[in-house]
Amino acid sequence: MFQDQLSLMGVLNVTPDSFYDGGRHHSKEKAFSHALQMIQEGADIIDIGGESTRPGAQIVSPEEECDRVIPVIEKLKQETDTPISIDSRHTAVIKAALDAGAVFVNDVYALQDDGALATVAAANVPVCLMHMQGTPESMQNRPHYQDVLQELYHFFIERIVACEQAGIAREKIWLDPGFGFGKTLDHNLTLLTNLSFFKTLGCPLLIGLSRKSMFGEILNKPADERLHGTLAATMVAALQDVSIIRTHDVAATKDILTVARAIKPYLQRREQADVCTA
Ligand code: YH5
Repeated sequence: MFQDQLSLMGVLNVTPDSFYDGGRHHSKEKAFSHALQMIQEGADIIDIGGESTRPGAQIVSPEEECDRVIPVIEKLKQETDTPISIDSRHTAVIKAALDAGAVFVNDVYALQDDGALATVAAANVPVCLMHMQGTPESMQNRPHYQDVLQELYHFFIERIVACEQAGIAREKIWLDPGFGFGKTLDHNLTLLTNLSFFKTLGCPLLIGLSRKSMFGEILNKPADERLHGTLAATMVAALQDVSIIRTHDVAATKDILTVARAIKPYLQRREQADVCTA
């Protein structure tokens, strides 16, 4: 599906309480034109979500979630060739989105909802399994790990096995450490600097850092002033083994990825030289 080693996933929130667009893209037309803009800026895939998973966000029914995302998916499917991903933790929404033409499932619940595994297996589409400690309502309430890397590693193994038992091939599975989903700043930075720890699982990594609270904590700035901080951290990730970056800021992130691609062979050469002189 993706030509390059590093691909860009543009975030399209179709939520009235969205942290970033403040509901500006709530209507179908506005959501559509925002998606077109991200495509023009270089998004390889558009990730559509109708539920805010921010702590304290309003709970919406799967019906309401479908009402928000399905018309946008249908319009994008009619008017563009860009692959569409559904960002949902609810089986009913995932199923409806796949029927409407989504070709990728991005699940912050890692297919733990009833029937989610079977739905994705039947559709034979790639899926991103994200790690979250707790639920969106409780996750930032004292996140705790003995060893954050080990615990995520074991969670991923458990979910990969569940996927394979349900008939989802490992080649179709992407993994995401879930920055900010039940993690302190220390957990987030440990994960950011150890992404290659997960490579032995044999699945591409997807990461979502865009404008998250960790940058609010480091910079003491609100969500709409976290772009530069996000880009700096994105560079750290891009120089490791990451395959997809999920972002609200496609044009800026694309530049970062292009620079990372230029730098990477030099880092690899230096690593080889270090091995030879060791
Ligand atoms: C993710 O990391 N995140 S929705 C709060 C923010 C900023 C951004 C307070 N879906 C991810 O983007 N899917 C979301 O500032 C995701 N990985 C994957 N795979 C939350 C979000 C956000 C929340």
